[in-house]
Amino acid sequence: MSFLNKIKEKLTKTQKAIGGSLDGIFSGFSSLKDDFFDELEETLILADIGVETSMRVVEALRAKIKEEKIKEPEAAREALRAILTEMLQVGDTEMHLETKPSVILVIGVNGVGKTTTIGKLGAAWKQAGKKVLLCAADTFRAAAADQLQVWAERDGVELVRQKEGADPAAVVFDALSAAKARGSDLVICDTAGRLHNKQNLMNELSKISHIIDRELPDADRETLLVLDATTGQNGLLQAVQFQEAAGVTGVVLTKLDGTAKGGIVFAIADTLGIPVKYIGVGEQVDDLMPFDATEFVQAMV
Ligand SMILES: Nc1nc2c(ncn2[C@@H]2O[C@H](COP(=O)(O)OP(=O)(O)OP(=O)(O)O)[C@@H](O)[C@H]2O)c(=O)[nH]1
Ligand SMILES: [Mg+2]
Repeated sequence: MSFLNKIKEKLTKTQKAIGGSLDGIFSGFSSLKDDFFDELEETLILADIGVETSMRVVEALRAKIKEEKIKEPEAAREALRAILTEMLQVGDTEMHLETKPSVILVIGVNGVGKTTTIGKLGAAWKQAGKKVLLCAADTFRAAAADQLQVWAERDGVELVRQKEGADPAAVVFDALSAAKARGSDLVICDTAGRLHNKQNLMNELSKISHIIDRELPDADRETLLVLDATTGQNGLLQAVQFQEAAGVTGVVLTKLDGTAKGGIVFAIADTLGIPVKYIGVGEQVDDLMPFDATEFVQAMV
């Protein structure tokens, strides 16, 4: 299934929230007056695009309409598409995993979908021809490594784990050594979303990040921050701390199926300046999609 069709099928709620309302606005106005822009702004805010980002979008649209002398609401829709697409083109939207081994470090608060995302990533990169090794560096909960092991078996990829309560950085060290010894192409590290307190968690992530830099100084590394789309704007507040602790090269936005809050994609790009690299659209192994800004906007607007 093409990205566009799958997006349309999986993101019906967000599509309705954004696209449905926009249809009404664009067709219901005979000219581009102030109330057109007011209603547009309201629609964007309701779709969780965020107040500031929505205001910026509407301002940009006003300017573009004036500059290009747009008279018709339908032409304004095209202009809106262009603005929203451009807004999503921040940072480096590609995944860079050329070195052998390379590393994906997956971070985020508890319950956002880190382990599930890793299960999906393992399958996808294996299918792309890479020898994948999963690293269970969430040693905080007993069940965490078990959950990752289930994914490793399902994906048919390797796993490095230790006993509950082990030092997470030591598990990462182990996994990197194993990857070097066994000729793995890609190590994907799971991490805890919660420790005894937040500072603990951030210190732990810094330590893990450090170990990767030290052990594989020249390796390609992607640090993916997983955010749960259903938590909307709250997710944005978490990002800053994770960014400081481990650096973030991209966001994975999960649970976009079943929420009308998909507009958060725009807020992430606009306020964090971090590209969304994947979206999670369900619990199955193939419910992870590399993010395509142009098609996403086309499906939504
Ligand atoms: N609908 C839907 N559910 C998802 C998605 N991604 C993850 N989930 C579900 O969200 C729940 C939590 O996922 P986990 O992968 O365990 O989350 P985690 O971040 O590893 O959680 P902790 O290990 O507790 O920090 C599970 O029930 C997943 O099946 C998604 O894209 N869509
Ligand atoms: Mg987990």
